Amino acid sequence: MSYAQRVLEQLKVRYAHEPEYIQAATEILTTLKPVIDRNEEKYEKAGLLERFVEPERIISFRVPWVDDSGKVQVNRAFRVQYNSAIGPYKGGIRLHPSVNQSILKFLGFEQVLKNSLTGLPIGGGKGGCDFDPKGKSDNEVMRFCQSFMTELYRYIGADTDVPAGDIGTGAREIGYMYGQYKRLTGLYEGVLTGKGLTYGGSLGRKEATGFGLCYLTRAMMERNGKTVSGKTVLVSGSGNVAIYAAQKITEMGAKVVAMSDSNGYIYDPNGVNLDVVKQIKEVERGRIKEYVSRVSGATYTEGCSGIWTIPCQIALPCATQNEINEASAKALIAGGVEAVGEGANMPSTIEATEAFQKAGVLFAPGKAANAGGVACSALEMTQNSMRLSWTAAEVDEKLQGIMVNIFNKVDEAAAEYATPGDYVAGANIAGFLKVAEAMLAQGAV
Ligand code: NDP
Ligand code: 2IT
Repeated sequence: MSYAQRVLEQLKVRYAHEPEYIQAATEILTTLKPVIDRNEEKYEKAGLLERFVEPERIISFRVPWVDDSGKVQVNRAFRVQYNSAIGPYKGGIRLHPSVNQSILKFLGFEQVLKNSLTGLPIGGGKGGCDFDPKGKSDNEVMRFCQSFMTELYRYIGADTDVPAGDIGTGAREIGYMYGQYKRLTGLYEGVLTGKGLTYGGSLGRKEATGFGLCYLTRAMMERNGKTVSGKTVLVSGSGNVAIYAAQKITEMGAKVVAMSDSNGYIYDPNGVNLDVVKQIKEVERGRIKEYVSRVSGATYTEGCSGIWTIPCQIALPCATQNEINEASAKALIAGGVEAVGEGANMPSTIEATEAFQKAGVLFAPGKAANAGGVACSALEMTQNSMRLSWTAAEVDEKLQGIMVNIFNKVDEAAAEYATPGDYVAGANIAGFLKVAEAMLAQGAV
């Protein structure tokens, strides 16, 4: 058995109770095999893979907070500081009732490779809590965020670990967390990204993940002789990534006909009206089904997976992990899908990914396709360190350059080490090589 396979088999036994982490590790180690085989002796002697798969540190803590009725509630929180070989830990904070150590380890592992792909000096980390911001008052969210930061502040800093948003964590939550960090430490520093524009945030960060997804998807399609313009698009989710992906792909001349949330999806054959979606989701914090009472000709269907049965040429899953299983992938293929760009992290199961690749569908994995968010976060860190702000146009130009560069690296790595057009392998390999070299150079740490 090869070194890569042995390490994976050990992980499957040791972490059998962590399915999302094992899923990510299986995909990563399987696709890295050709590179690891070429360097097996050197890597094994250095214990490189055993170190690479294991987070440097996981901090876990309880978060007590007082709800509006005066009762003390307690949630469980984590920060996974995965790998700091190429820069300070960097990655978002997820607030969702499903959060557990397995999910944050899978997200942290993906983040290590994603951050490497950006070409910027950021290591990988992820954090989160099983707190559900839905249905909570602003004051409850504030008290939660303050309590969360009262523990987390000891472990983070502008040069050590820089959290940001993810599911359930947006500008409101980052603001409350930043205020508490500043109060506890007295430091006005770029310790979080996705900050508001009045206190150190970067223009373009809110849009960056969705816009970046479209820049990379367009680069992938054009390289393969296809265009975005004129295509029908499905976007799952209706949160931060989904909204700005839908906006940019529409600007590129495509038509978004469906969006969703965790309850169901809307279908609008005339093209989704994003002003209405933004009003419902960003301003009112409402549900996507309210769209149909405001826009005529649109329909709403309960349940999330039905969205993938709508015929389309481009699918942009932007909600959550494993939202596309093999059956949904087959439905998309039957409906004529040409390209899938993953805005979410690991939205396709391994079986779904294989189905797309087998059918010749262009497939951009999340760690490449959604890297624009964290790349723009790194640009926010740079602006904070320089104590200046770039214009929206400057940030967008840099973002476009970064996304095209990521696609090129992924495309070249796929051709050199795996199969041309296998962007899953290409992304894992290109991301890994930089981290591996930095780890080897720094010795057994
Ligand atoms: P938001 O919280 O803004 O939006 C999440 C959206 O996905 C909502 O529409 C939500 O519906 C839906 N969703 C969440 N969980 C589930 C679930 N279990 N089942 C079905 N639908 C679900 O999060 P983001 O837009 O920031 O994140 C979306 C994805 O993109 C995540 O995978 C995240 O890790 C990834 N990502 C985010 C980046 C960022 O910068 N924000 C950067 C890179 C990747 P509902 O409202 O009903 O919960
Ligand atoms: O998954 C991700 O890349 C994010 N949630 C964004 C991380 C960041 O630090 O901006």
